[in-house]
This record gives sequence, C-alpha cells and structure tokens, in this order.
Amino acid sequence: MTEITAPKSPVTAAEFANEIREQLKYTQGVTPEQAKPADVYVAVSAAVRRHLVDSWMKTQADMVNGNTKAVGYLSAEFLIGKQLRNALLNAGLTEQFNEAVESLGFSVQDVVDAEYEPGLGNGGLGRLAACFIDSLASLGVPAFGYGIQYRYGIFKQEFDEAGRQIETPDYWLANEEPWGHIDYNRDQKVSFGGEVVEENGRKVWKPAWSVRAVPVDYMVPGYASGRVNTLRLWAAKSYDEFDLLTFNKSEYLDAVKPQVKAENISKILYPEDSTPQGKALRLEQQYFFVSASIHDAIRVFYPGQDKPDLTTFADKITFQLNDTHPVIGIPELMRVLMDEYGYDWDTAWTITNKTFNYTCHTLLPEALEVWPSKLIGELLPRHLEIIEKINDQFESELKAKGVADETIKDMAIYTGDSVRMAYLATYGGSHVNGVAELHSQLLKDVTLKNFSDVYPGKFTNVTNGVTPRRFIKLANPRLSDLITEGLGTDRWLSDLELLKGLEPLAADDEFVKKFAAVKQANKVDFANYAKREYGFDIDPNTMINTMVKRLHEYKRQALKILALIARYADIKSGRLSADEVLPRTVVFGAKAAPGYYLAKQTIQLINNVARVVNNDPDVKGKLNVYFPWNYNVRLAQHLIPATDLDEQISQAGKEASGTGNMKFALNGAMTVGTLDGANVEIRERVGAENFFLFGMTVDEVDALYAAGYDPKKYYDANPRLRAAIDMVADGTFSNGDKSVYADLVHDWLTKDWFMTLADFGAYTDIQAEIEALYVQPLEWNRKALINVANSGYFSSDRSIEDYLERIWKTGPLA
Ligand code: 26Q
Repeated sequence: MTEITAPKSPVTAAEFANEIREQLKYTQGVTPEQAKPADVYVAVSAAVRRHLVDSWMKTQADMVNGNTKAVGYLSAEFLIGKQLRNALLNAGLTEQFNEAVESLGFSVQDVVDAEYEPGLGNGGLGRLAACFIDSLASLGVPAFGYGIQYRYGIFKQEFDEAGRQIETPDYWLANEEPWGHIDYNRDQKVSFGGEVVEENGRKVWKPAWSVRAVPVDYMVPGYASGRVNTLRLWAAKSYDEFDLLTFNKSEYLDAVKPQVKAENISKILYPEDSTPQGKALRLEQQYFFVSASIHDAIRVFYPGQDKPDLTTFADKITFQLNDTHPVIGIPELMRVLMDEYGYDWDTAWTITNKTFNYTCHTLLPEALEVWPSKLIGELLPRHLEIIEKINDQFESELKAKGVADETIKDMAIYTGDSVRMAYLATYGGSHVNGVAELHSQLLKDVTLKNFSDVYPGKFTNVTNGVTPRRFIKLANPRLSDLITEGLGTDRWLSDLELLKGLEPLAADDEFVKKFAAVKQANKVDFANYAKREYGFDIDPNTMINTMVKRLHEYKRQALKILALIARYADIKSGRLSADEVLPRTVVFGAKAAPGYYLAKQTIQLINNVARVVNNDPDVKGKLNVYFPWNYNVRLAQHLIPATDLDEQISQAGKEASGTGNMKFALNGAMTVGTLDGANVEIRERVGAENFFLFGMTVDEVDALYAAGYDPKKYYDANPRLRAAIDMVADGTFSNGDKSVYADLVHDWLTKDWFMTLADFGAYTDIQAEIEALYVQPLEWNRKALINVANSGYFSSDRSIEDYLERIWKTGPLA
C-alpha cells in the first residue's frame, strides 16, 4: 500500500470546471467557446487563488495574533518561476485542473504555456529566495518575502547571426498577470534627498522628494501545511499625478518629469550579478523596498497603534538580509526608531541589532557592495550621519576590546569616502552566515576574518537547499512517481531525508532499470521540447551533458568549451577514431551581464563552436553542442530531469555554494566538479565513488597564486590545450577572422585569473573515467540513484530548519 499525503481539494473536476466558467464569464467576459488559452489561464489562476484565500487570511491573522516571531526575508530578487502549476499542486487541484481544462475543450499544455515567467532575479540568489519562501510556508512558519515588483525582469536573451548575445527588455506585465494583488490602501511613502536640520536639539530630515510604494501581494502556498504566506513586492508610483492638475500648459512635458523619475525606481532589475557599479538608481531601489518593508512590518504587527512599543519589535519579526542589497535597512530602522518614534540611540541600536541578520553569497571581493559616501549623503543624508555614528561606536568598541589601530582601520564601515555594506551588515546584525560549509569557513578565515576574530559567535553556516516541490515533483513527475513507489509513501515531499530509503534499491537491478527508463523518457521529452521551442535536433540516445548557470569567468564555461574543442580536434585529426568516441550532446545555458565583455565573448564562442561542430560531417552523431537561448526557470525544469552529466567546474574557492548542483543530483544526474561550494558537501553525502572530482583545491589554488601563476606554461606543456586555444585564435570558429576572440585568447594566455588552463589537464583526464562508466548503463544509473538517495539534505526545508534553529529562533505557527 502506498501512503499518499499530498493535499486534496474538496472540489471535483466538474465543480472546478464550473468555477473556471464563472471566472471566464465574470472576469474575462468571455464564453468558453470564445475563450483563448490565455483566457483560460487567467480564469484558472483566479479560481485557484480563491481556494487559497481562506488559508491566506487565517495565516495572516494567526501571525499577528499569536506569539510566534515571523521572518521577513528582505531580498532585491525573487526568481519565483511560473506560478500556476505550483499553486495547483499546493491547493491539491492538479487532477481537477487537468480534467476540467480538457472538459472545456482546451489542452493543458496550451493553458500552462500561456503563463509568462516572471524573471525577477538574476540567478542563484534570487532563486534561493523563492525556494526559501516556499519552504517557510510549507513548514508553517509565518513569513513575508519583501522585494521589488520590477516592471522589467532579467532581460530576454537572443543570439544574432554571429552568435552574439542580444538583450531585449522583458516586459512581463504586457498581459494580465493574475497572481499579484495590488493593494493601494496599504501603501507607504518613501523619501529621498534634501537635508538634515536641527530643530529643538533634534535632527530632522527634510527630504526633497518622495515616492509612493504600493504593495503587490503574491500568495505563497505551503505544501501540505494549510498555510499561505505573502510575498510582498513593492511597486513605485508617483505622488505627482496630482500636480498635473495645476501645471502650466507651456511646460506640459516637464510636468510629468517627477512622475517618470519616481516610477523609474521599480522599472528594471539590474542584470549584473557581481561587480556592482555604484549607481544612484540601484541605491534608490534598495532603500525604496527596505524602507517600505520596515514600515509595513510596523503597520502589520502593531495594528492601529499610534505609539507602539517597538522595544518588542525583534520579538515580532526577524529580518534576513539577502546579501548586502538590503543593508541600508540597518540605518533605516535606526532612523525610524529615533526620528519617527523618539527612542534614544542605545535603545534603537539594541532593537536594530537584534532584528537583522546577514547572509553573504559571495567570495569575490569585488562583488561586495561599497557605496560612495557622497552618493549616500545626497540621497539619504540622515542615513549617512547614522552610518558615521555607527562607525564611531564600532571603533570605540574595537578599541575597548584591544584591537590594534591598524586592524580597526581595515575594519572601517565608513572610510570617509565610502561605506562598506558587508561590514555594516556584519556589525549591525546578530548573525552572519555563508551558504555552504566551505564558503562559511572562508568567510571566517579570509573575507571577514577580522570580524570573525572579534565576534566569533556571530558567524555560522547554513548550507543552501532547493525546494523538492518545484524541482522534483513538478519538474520530474516520472521520477516522483518512482520515488513514491520505491518508498511506499509520498511523504518525502515534506521530508526529503526519506530519500535515504531508496539506497537499498540501488542494489536491485530491476529498480535501477526503472530509474534508467525514467531518465530515458525525460531525455525524449526534452528532445521534443528542444525541437518545439528551439528547432534543435537532439538525439536522446546520446549522453546529455549540461552546463547551466550565469556566465562568469570564475564558473569556467571556458574550461568546458576548451575541452570540447580539444575533443573535436581529436576526432578531426584522427587521434580518436570516430567509433571510439562516446556520443555526447553538450547543452549550455547562460546569460552574461550586458557589460561583461569577456563573458559575452565566451557566449559568442560557444555558439560558434556549436555551429562548426554540429555542421561537420566528420563528427556527426558523436558530438553535438546546443545553446538554447534565454535560460530561465522554465527551461531548467525541462533540462535538469533530462541530464545525465552536470558540470560544476568553478575554480575552487570561488563559487559560494551553487544550487543547480543540488537540483541535478536530486534528479539523478552525475556531477563532474571541483571541490568548491556545496559540491564538497554533495560529494561527502553521495560518496566519493559516486562523484567525478577533478582539479585543484583551495589550498593548491592559493599556493599557485603565491608562486606566481603563468598560464602560458600550461599552454606550452599540453599539446591538446594548445591545439584548442590555437583553433580559437586562428579563426576556426569565426570564419577565419582572427580578431573576434583575440581578447579572450589574450586573457587566457596572459592572465587567466581563474586558472582554467591549469585545471585543463585534470578535467580532460577525468573524461575517460566518466565515459568508462557511462558505457555500463546499469552501473551509471546505480550511482545516479545513489546520488538521489543521499541528496535529501539539500532540500530548502532543511536550510530553513537550520535558519530557524541557528539564527531566527522561531518556528511554525501553533
Ligand atoms: C549588486 C549591486 C548592484 C547590482 C547588482 C548586484 C547583484 C545582484 C545579484 C550582486 C549579486 C547578485 C547575485 C548573486 C548570486 O546569485 N550569488 C549566488 O548565490 C547563490 C545562492 O546562495 C549561490 O549558490 C551562488 O554560489 C552565488 O554565486
């Protein structure tokens, strides 16, 4: 007997069909006969929302009336993906939906396809925030996600004739968006600029301009928890509409200028995911959503109170800072407590310090945000004063602790010229965490070493995780059914460590064959999807070898492409006879920041290697390369379940965690990877014999830097590497034009900061091991299944449990 615990809705398919008809009639104003799939999509979404409303309202009421501290997850990004299927799953309406839609004469696929994916994030950090709010709701923990409703999400990526990345705006709100509920009556005023004056011995900020922050609420339904939390995304509106009534006719166009300025704040998501540029608009965005959120939390938790007792604030809500992007919240809460509610500095500091915690997501020093003081002073003069005072207090504290003057200088939050947001977050909050064991260790030993020496108790680790609802159940229904069959229960969806129960089945050849059949069917599905969406002819009987993530030098897409070129050259030159070659299909997915020159060259190179290789009869059927454009959550959900081999090949010590690595392991891919980020923990859990490890360790990387790294030596010493780089240089992938990749080649040979060339030998060597296993399908799949069985730890439910215990000190609603 299989135990099924998945949520079940009280309505039948026929009843649900009627609800859809009602929505079509009363909100779309169309009959089922007139309706288009997009109408049905909107109608279904509205109907599902109705099924969640009672739980949503009850969760909010319980949160405000109970004594359970809530979590406020402050994040500039929430990469939530499409909503419909997830909402149906958690409302227990999937079956009813399928039947109802067909009974209305529509295809389920068409209806689901009508949803446009919200791209409100760049990559890992934004997707992590989405997984975390899913897990918070599923665990029944009262929580708000607080962020920005950008009008334009991450750009849409296209490739031009030459294989270059072209960015086009992602106007995701072009059609009706049924999930966000705009609540004009819960707005907040956010002010900027102006000056600080003294009035009766008190500092008073006289801002120059204000914008209206209007919340757009998204329901976040938990899985089998009966709880529905809120993702509150702020949209910027102008207050100046009203001024239009009094404008001077000759200045008509000028009259709307302030309105444009205000609404610009939430207009666009910055497409950079490192090396921040220090742009005023970005700081405006950060302050905009953080200020609105802090005021919103006070409104929610002290309803109708003019003089709330905010000394209890940290017992009502704990704010998690998702990277440094919301760190301006620390001086903002200080300002609110002192200037708006009259608390003294020390009381305000105690409350603030208890309320905030900070998660760091990077190891690259250039990715830590540092704002010019001048900019902060112009935009937020009162905050700059407060930051200076925090810095003074911090210096005194360090002096009192006997910290050396030189070190105190190194640790400055405010240097005069600039403000270091990571330092402000570390001092201003109670806890600091990294996102994988190795990363947290490196934060303590390197990036924030001085802070860890003085405040060792602040530092902790919470290893990232991913939601099994979206990334197993929705993305991979076949595997989900097999897991449920193998375990005799579907409880693994709320307790992913139960996957461990699959481990004995790895010894059962029949079960392993079923597992292999799931992968094969997923590969066929993906091939069809790739044909339909991209026109690719993917052979599902080849190994599917995937590398999907943002394009960055440190992630080393260059290593993959150079190894691929070397393989191509081996076949071309006859060094490898075609029948010795294991057929592979290599799939890349990656967006590059629009201003990141070397990353964009790498994209162009991948596209052109694909063009050359795929059209060369000498390697036909042996090696194919595909680069589906516009990698996003939807594509991830199709590609990950179909992947045999996943690439996690960053330079050791550079990838904070990675979360794609977890999704692939949970979907039965094998990983080839370095000892970096969460790879270390994945390998520890699945077993060294079930993971393809290669490359330098963090210590070896450091030693090589220290000894003076010269990439040219590796080029000279390895003929296959040399041949690959020479082909790039000599125009093989640019129709003979040697200039196209000249800068990329120059960088490889003279700089190669992330040591791609040094790891090339180890990376190409391990391919033999990979292929030796792949030709034994039963053994390959046995190992892949062992990966699944031991990856339950990487559920975002477990991450959230760790946050609750180590940092937030709260739990589910009663
Ligand atoms: C900052 C200032 C100005 C403009 C943009 C930014 C910005 C935006 C996004 C800086 C960084 C990001 C995103 C970073 C990110 O996604 N980091 C990844 O976070 C994952 C979740 O913890 C980790 O798994 C990855 O290792 C890490 O690279």
